[in-house]
Amino acid sequence: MKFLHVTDTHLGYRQYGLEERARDFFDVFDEAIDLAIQHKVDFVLHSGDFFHTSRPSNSVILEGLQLLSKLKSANIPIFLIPGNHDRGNKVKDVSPLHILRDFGANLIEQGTVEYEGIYISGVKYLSKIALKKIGTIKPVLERFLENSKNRGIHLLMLHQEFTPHFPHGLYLSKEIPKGFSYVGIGHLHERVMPFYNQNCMVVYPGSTEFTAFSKNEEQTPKGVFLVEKKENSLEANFIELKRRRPFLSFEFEEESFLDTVKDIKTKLESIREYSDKSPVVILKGYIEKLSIKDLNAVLAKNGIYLDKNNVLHINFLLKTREDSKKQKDIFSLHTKQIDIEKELKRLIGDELLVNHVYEIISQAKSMESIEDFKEFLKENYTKLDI
Ligand SMILES: [Mn+2]
Repeated sequence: MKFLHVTDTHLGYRQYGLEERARDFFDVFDEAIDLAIQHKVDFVLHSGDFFHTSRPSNSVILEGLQLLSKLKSANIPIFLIPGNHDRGNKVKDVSPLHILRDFGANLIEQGTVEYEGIYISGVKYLSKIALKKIGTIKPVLERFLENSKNRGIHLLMLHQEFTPHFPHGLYLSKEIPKGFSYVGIGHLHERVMPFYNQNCMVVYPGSTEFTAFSKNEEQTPKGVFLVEKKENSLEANFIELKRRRPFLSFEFEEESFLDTVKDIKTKLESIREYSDKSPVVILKGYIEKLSIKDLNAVLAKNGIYLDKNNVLHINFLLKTREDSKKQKDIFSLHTKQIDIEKELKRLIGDELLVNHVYEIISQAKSMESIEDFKEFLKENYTKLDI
């Protein structure tokens, strides 16, 4: 018995508004599918956030289906659960994963399926409110175990926040009853190597591409787990995805920006040896005298500029010393992002109103198009009662 475990593919995410970034998410999922076929796995598990939004565009759905059809032609079933991004109840609609179900994907919202003697259980993402209502998911999981009655292999998929990775997260030991062989968890975008919790192997593959590029994500590779039954135990091996977009992140001081530029140049050259994709460069620092224009000019002078064969995108995460004192949000001018909250405060003034509008705008961030946002507002018009 062999399976591939993948999670958080976020198909349809156009990071930085770039078409290339949308492509990247499909590329790595395609690579994962090729790995499943190449390793002749019995099935694939996907622990949620297959799509980036509950309202993926038609082209995103179509491409998702085309990729899944590769698995279907190879007779490899895929089992998946809805994540917080694609569960659908935000817009009072079913999860878009139901469409995949009609094309042969096995959607598990809450339950157990038996496949060739293997039990596969899953629970869709449960919001904090849903969890508050039920208190714990343990009884639900205990019921799943009644299906297998401790016979054979029982796999579990979850998409929740667990400690120590999330503040105020759930505890594995409290939530997961004894009896499962494997629990594959989505939601956390960083890979965590397999470990055991009450004789159960716990695996976090992490997202297949970089979403919010953070310190922790910087340090973990992107990939999938190939899990195999060896005698009486499971063995999970991590396989890195090579088609991911390289990300380079640098922290700089204004005074020594030229040194950072030299570092970037060296790193850029080393990237070209293993990837044909131009990287995203993230620059974090404090500025006082220099402007973004100045920084860009220095970069360009040193051969670092936006071009298909050079750098895909430069994301400046800049703070002024004053901002850092006030603990203001970092902003990114390069992507034409502004500090929305600051801007709203300037325009509206009234703090309550600012918070209200800011919340609505934050919702908009997870939408794929303005049409989706309009639709969302129509269905959630009470949010506009001010
Ligand atoms: Mn996710």
